[in-house]
Amino acid sequence: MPQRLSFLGTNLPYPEARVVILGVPLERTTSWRGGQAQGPNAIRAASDSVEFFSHHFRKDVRDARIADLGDLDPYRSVEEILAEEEAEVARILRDGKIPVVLGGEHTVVVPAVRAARKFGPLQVLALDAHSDLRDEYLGLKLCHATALRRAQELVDNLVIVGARSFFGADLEEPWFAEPPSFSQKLKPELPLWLSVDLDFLDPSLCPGVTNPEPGGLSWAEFLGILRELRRFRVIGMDLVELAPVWDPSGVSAVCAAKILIETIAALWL
Ligand SMILES: [Mn+2]
Repeated sequence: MPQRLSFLGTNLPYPEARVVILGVPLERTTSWRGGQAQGPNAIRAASDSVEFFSHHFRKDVRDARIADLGDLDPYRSVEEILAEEEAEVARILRDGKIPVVLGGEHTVVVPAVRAARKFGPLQVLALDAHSDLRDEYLGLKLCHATALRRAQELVDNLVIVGARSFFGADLEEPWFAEPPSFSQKLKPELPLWLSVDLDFLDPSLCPGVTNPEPGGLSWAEFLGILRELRRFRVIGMDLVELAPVWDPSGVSAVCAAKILIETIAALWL
């Protein structure tokens, strides 16, 4: 029987799943170089090369019962795509499951957070090289460069780790934290949405992103963040901005697949 591309080759039906992957290959408001539309399928293909077992967290991610819904149709208006994403994430949460949104550009965090916010107070932890805190960029209120500003307006707390690219005034914002101490800014009582822009990692490790920025986090620092996050109730995540065309080695897509495996093992098993 022919098999469609899916994360870790899963063909688990949605009703049986606990963790649900949804691809949103949105690539519309790119300011420099694109390539994020290829992100979700590159992560699925790269997941073939990695083990199901996380030795850091001693868990087999197959036990998380992962389903992969495939990608939303990107050949529509941005508004239609984001509205469908919001409805899908809300449905997954309402069914008591954990949504994992694969971008696409960072804009996809906004409908995901809007959906999650319907269920009560919420905080967001963003791993990102860029502050993404502009109010408007190139005339757009909703785009990759304003994504965390729009998310921040929706939630009760925001913490950004890994930021090293600022436009100036954003440096005064209270949202930024360093890897060792970030969890002190999170509120233990609030559910948490995790937004991972792959460019938080150092480009020597993960160059296949649209806006690489030197001086990023290491893999060990990422695992340390996951260990801290186990004290919080993380209800879903997005993983965005993989642009595999900029990394012929393919290691960036492997990093993305491995981020999902370690996150699932750390937080949802
Ligand atoms: Mn970024």
